[in-house]
Amino acid sequence: MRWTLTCGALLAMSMSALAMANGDTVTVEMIDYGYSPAELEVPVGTTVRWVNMERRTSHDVYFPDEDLGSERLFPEEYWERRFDNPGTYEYHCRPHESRDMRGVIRVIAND
Ligand SMILES: [Cu+2]
Repeated sequence: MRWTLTCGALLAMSMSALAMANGDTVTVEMIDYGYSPAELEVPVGTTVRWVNMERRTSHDVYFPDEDLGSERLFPEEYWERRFDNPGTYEYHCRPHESRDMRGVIRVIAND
């Protein structure tokens, strides 16, 4: 009984580690004119999903270095981007750049 429990727990742990390395989806909330979390570190292969949690305000996600981003996202809408290369990806909200609505994704190489 004890052996079974331990073995199951180890299996669950190794499976979650594997999922994290091979294409997990991580959510960033857009709330109160900000991204939460504003700074995020993920392994290569991760998909980041930005979800607009506001009641009325729309936002977007724009990466100026690549001139790439989402359409305007209204409440409850989301946009996803998968990160296949390591690096630092700074982004901001175009409508609210002057309100300092910005974030960064740090993509770390898998071992
Ligand atoms: Cu915004």
